[in-house]
Amino acid sequence: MSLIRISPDWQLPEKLITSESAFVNRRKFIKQVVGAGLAASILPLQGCDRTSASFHTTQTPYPNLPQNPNFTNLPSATTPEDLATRYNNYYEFGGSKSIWEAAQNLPTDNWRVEVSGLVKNPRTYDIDDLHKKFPLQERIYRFRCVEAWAMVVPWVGFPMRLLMADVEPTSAAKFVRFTSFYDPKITKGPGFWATNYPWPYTEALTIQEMANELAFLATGIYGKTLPKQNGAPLRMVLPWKYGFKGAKSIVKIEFLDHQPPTFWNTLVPNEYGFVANVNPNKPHPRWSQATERIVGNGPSFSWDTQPTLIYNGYGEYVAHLYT
Ligand SMILES: Nc1nc2c(c(=O)[nH]1)N[C@H]1C(S)=C(S)[C@@H](COP(=O)(O)O)O[C@H]1N2
Ligand SMILES: [Mo]
Repeated sequence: MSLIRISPDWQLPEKLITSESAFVNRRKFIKQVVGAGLAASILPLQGCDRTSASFHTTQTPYPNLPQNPNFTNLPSATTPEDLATRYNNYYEFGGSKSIWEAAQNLPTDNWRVEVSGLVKNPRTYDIDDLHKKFPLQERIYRFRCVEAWAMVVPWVGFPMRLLMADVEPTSAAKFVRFTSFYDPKITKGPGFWATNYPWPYTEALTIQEMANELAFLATGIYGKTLPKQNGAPLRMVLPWKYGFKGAKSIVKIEFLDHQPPTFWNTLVPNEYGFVANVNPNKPHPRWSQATERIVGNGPSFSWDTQPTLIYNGYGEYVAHLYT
């Protein structure tokens, strides 16, 4: 019996061949799982069934949501809600794209976000504070994962620069680290081979990137509060960067004087750079970034493709940050 199937990549469930986890998983899999003779019981976890169970939503609609007129008209159609909320990356809850059910274990009641470090006014906000303090708006953004798939998503939230103005970073602050919720009893990860991943999931930006008009903190999606699988109750959205830069379920935001290590950049530095701007001319070591697959119905090999745009089409807002 052969434990590792050799098949064309379009036969692999969810195109795991271009997954952020594939590189590390394959090595650890061979070392730990096959060695331990447990592969047969692990392999079925990679199966995919997006529609099998019913989903009791904890989402609340936002009434009278203003749309930001600068971010409404996009040439491509908005991704259907059931796709954007069923095809997810959230490694704390598993390594496949169908973790939306597992993510329902995320405890979002009485959520607090600590904002600290090199700031004049350190604060801890609850989600009500955020809603009261920062007026919510809807923005439709293009969304590009480093795995070469793309969506168009209507987010609800507020620009990060408003939160920055509220806490007033000192002149020593150069970087900002964002930390996701992590509790190994709840967030079981993509299997036991991921126990030595650098949890919790963290991401970071320069102060200039955080101050950019595009940098967004989302509390909602499709006119409602975020479902857990999309990073409830607060997640980062950075439309000119690859999706992994946008950490989900944020519990802490720290202003620092140095560039901190971050999750994917620590795990596989040559594949997931710190800056990670969408760039068709800079291939990932394992695949081209020249085109992207538009997340759609059915198997991923049948999705339409389109050319990748530099800065994901947002160069007029951000190109000056990188000259
Ligand atoms: N905490 C946390 N944040 C995360 C991830 C994750 O695994 N854990 N995955 C990232 C990646 S790779 C992508 S593409 C987006 C996916 O967001 P979505 O599921 O809402 O489409 O979330 C990002 N934020
Ligand atoms: Mo991603």
